[in-house]
Amino acid sequence: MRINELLGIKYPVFQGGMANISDGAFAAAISEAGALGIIGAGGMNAEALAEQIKICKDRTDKPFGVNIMLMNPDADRMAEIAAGEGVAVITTGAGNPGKYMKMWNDAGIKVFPVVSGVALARRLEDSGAFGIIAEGCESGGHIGELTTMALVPQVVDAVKIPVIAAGGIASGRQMAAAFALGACGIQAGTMFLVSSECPVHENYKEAVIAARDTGTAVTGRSAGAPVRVLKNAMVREYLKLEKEGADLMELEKFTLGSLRRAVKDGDTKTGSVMAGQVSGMLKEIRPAAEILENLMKEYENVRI
Ligand code: TUI
Repeated sequence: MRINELLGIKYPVFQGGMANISDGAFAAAISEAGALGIIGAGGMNAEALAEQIKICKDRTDKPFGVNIMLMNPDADRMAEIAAGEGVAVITTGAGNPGKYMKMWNDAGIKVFPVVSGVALARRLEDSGAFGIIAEGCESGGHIGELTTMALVPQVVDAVKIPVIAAGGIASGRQMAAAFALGACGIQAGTMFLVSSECPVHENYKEAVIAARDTGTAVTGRSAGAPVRVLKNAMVREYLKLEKEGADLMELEKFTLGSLRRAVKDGDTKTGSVMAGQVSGMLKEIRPAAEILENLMKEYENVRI
């Protein structure tokens, strides 16, 4: 069974809960367009999250989700707020949400942790996850080691709950490939970055559209926090210093606040423009409904 049937939504598509980007109005617009909109709590505190959930509820009666980024220092309070607000879905990223699972399940929320490997997927199935989002390293932002092609079938074989594929998916062909790997839905972030409704600075969207296939790089491997971003002057300097063995404090100077600088100020030269490897295939800014209609049309015409 496809995930849209299980959740009562039109398309089997989750919008990745992008930190500092996916606010309540955006998530509502995506849910209205037929996918599952997800508020990215990553760059927020608990009060901001409560406010964005209210905005989302005011704008849509359709199900939506909240992504709790587990490295956020306010994650405990945000976990409680999401539980209290009774959102339909919670996704998590960048860590193990085990300690929140009982609270969320008791609140009747369907929890889909994002994992980048099989071991955590198994553990979270045992802790009561409704489904698993298996995210390959084609994704933008914080990533694991494995590609979507290698990761998804291994997670599908390891668990009995539904698996959503994420990373490297922005077309009907890629969605068909994800289903062939055993996924019952997809999650896309980069594809929605270039939607008309996405509240990132126009420069950010234009940078994604201008990117070529090899336009992304991974910073932070030496620090143990790999993050995929579009190549720019800051990234080239960062990678040079990283290769020369710069210490973490020195590298930190480049990353502190750099995502916000790109998202809010449109500084795509020294800001951190998180985006996935599919950037090279995104060519225009379109309304989310049109993006989704095209995705489904292409998917239905795939012959394998
Ligand atoms: O979380 C993401 N992507 C993100 S979060 C983010 S905000 C940020 N900003 C600056 C620096 C770093 C992050 C931007 N993009 N995706 C989900 C994801 N989760 N990918 C990989 C993982 C993951 C990694 C390790 C999940 C679990 C995990 O397990 C660790 C453990 O405890 O077993």
